[in-house]
Order: sequence, then C-alpha cells, then structure tokens
Amino acid sequence: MRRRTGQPWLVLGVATLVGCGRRAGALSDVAVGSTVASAMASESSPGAAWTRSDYAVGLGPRSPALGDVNGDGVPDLVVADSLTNTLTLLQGLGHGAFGERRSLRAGLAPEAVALARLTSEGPLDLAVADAAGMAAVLLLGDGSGGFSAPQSFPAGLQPVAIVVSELNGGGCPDVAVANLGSGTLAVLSGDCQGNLGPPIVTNVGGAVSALAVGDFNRDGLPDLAVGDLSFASVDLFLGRGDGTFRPRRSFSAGATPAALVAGDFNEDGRLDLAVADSGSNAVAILIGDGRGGFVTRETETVGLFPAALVAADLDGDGHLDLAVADSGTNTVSLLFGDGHGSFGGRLDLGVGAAPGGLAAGDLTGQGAVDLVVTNGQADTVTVLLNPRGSRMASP
Ligand SMILES: [Ca+2]
Ligand SMILES: [Ca+2]
Ligand SMILES: [Ca+2]
Ligand SMILES: [Ca+2]
Repeated sequence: MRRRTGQPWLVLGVATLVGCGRRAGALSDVAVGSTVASAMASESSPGAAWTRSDYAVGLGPRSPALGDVNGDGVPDLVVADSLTNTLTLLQGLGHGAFGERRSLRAGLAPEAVALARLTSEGPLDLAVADAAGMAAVLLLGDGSGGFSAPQSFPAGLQPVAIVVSELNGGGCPDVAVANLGSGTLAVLSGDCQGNLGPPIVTNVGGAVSALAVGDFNRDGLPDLAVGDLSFASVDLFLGRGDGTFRPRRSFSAGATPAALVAGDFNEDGRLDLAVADSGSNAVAILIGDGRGGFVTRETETVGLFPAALVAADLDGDGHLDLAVADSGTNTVSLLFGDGHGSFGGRLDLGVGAAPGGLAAGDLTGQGAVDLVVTNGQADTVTVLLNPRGSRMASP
C-alpha cells in the first residue's frame, strides 16, 4: 500500500467514526463572536435546527480548512485571506465555538490553503496557493499552534487551488496546484523536511478552477481531477506515480465547473465526482466506472452561482451527502444522498455575503458533521452546527 497524506476526502465517513454519547455543553452556553441565533430546534424541520455563528476574518476569505494545529484534540480553522497577504487562524474551543484569532503572513495573495502533514511525522502544516506570488507557500506547524515563517516555492502562473498528497512515489507528501493563469497543473515534490522541488508541469490548456485527488482507476496511483472553465469540462489526469500524468480525459460537466469533490456516492467502491456548475446553478453527479471513466447520473438544482462543495454524511444515515456554497444567494444548499448516487431533499441554510468556500468536520465532538463557510464579501466565516450534534449531546 502506498502511503497517502492529506487526502481531501478526509471528511468522508467522519460521522460514522465517532461515537455518540459524550456530554457537551449546550450550544447556547458557548456562543462566541457575533452569533446569529437559529430558529427553534425541531425534529420535523431539520433546516431550522442548524445553528449559525459568524466570525470576522481577513479580507476576501476563501478556502477554509479544519484541523487540530495545537494538539488539544479540537479542530482549529484556517482561511486564506485572498485580498491581503495573510491567513487567518481561529482556535477551536470545542462545542463548535472558535476563540482566539491570529493572522499569519503567507505570500502575496493566498487563494487557497490546505492543512496537511508535509514532514514525515508530527503536526499539521499549512500549504498555500499564492496566486500573486506564483508560488506554493509552506508554513510548518510546531504542534502547539505556532508556524514557521512562510517559505515560497515557484509553482506557475496564478495558482488558485492546492492539494497535498503523495503523488510521485517518493514516500513524502507532495503538493499539486492548479495554475489558472497558465492553464497548467504543477506537482512539487516534497522531501519530508518542508521543502518542495521544482514544478513538474502538466498542460491542461484551459482555465483550471478546481482540483481533487483520488485513485479513480484503482491502480494504486493517485490521479487528479480538474475543473476546466474554458472547455466546461472535468479533466481527469491518471497518474503514472512519478508526478506525471497520462493524457487527459475530458468529461462534460455543465457550463462552468467551479468546484468539484470526489467520493463514492453509489457505494460501489469506485470514486465518483460531484461538480458545482456555477453556469447553470446545479450540481452534476458523475459516476465513476473505476477505470477512469465517468457517466453523468443526474444534475440537482441548487442556489445561484454555486462556488464550492464538500461531501460528508450530514444526516448520519451512512450515505454521503453534499453541501454546496451558493455565492449568488448567500446560502448553503444541503443535498442528501441515497447511497445509490442520487441526491435530493434540498435544504437551504442562510450564510454571509458571497459564500465561496466550504469545509466539513465534527466541531462539537458529538459525532455529527458540521460545516464552515467563507463569506467572500462579508469578510467572515459562518459556522453551521449540525442539529444531530446537539441532539446526541442531550441525555
Ligand atoms: Ca485545536
Ligand atoms: Ca490511479
Ligand atoms: Ca462509485
Ligand atoms: Ca447521509
């Protein structure tokens, strides 16, 4: 087995891993920041029971990432402040609340950030797509919430998406970025010491918008799926295991594939894709054949201009669901999966202005998946706590 690190589908199955039973404080006791109270909790109206809290971050926040950076067992939150040169780090307090806020310098214009281990062992590090700096920027974590000074590694013209995964067989986590300016993918080889090698460039040709890693043809080698705005397609690059890729395969994915996420939505052991199509205000479900092919199963209407999405089991029935950030309607649309590749039961939750990034994780320690949304025009993050978390906490 190859060692893999920092998989972006880390959230899959979270809800089934954590037991239900530890008692936590009532949500009303721990509200921090400018909290917008939810409506009354109601078993028959699950949307009303999601609890919303907003926190101020830097300017133009994007790309939220959750992970425990200070070793207290509680997920912390980092976002890329795309209009400044900083990341904002919010310390998780447990019970779904966030406290101390810190700014970290990170390149010139951080467009995306990943929390992952870049050294052989040890704490979570930060990997940043620095669009203006044309670089991947690394900040190494010390395990107690501190980070090294940023180190920049040339990556290409205008990197806008980043993933960390073992891509070239060297045994160390590597970094891949999507370069919007040059229409390329770049793989930067990691050395387990926090350094990255020169970019191994793969030409995509179009305006690349999003990136997901996974083994789509089940040969044990990681592959990359890329959203391609110019050709309105999802391009699949099957990995050769050395940081290079076989010629792309393109699949139609609506009008404007702004974001994508991999997951096994029909539970056949083969990775599928969900694609946010901001051109037709829908999510397309592409079912994988396990050999690097996809067939579009269905499209589900969401709010206006969907810009980000995550896959996680939100309702705890064991099947992956989707959360979609609708940047034009200031909502997050939840779509519930049936385990056969179909989604329905859409539920819209209000968030801040121009939501453009999403992350999922259990913020309360109660075994339910919560959501974090970056609101690009409000300069805030919205935390949405899953009603299942509070119900499980009740005696
Ligand atoms: Ca923590
Ligand atoms: Ca593969
Ligand atoms: Ca599948
Ligand atoms: Ca589910």
